Amino acid sequence: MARSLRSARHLVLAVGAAVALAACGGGDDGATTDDPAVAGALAVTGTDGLKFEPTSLEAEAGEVTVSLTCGEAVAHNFVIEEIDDKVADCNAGGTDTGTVELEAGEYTFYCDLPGHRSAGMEGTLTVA
Ligand SMILES: [Cu+2]
Repeated sequence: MARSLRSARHLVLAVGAAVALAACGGGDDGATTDDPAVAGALAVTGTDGLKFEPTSLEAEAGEVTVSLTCGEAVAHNFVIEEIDDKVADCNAGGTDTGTVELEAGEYTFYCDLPGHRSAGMEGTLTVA
């Protein structure tokens, strides 16, 4: 009982926030309700052609947020090899955002779904 009440309240807050965001969206068409853009996040797309766009990313050391968007037909994920961490994981047509703590350095990211990395789904993340 208490649990469902709390869930309902969260839903109301989420809807309220979405409305507030849409209201201050300026001249946009307002149709981008699932816009993956998160302030400060690295935006990466995994395409239906099994590529990352872009394949080269840069971030500042500390908390790094990755916002992954999948193409309409194929699911993907975003794994950072050096720390063996799957930061984001999206279904076809979906988005996912994850945050990871990174020290300065060069990292390799890839998609660990079968055949995706060998098809070219990898890139470089430079943290300074
Ligand atoms: Cu993939």
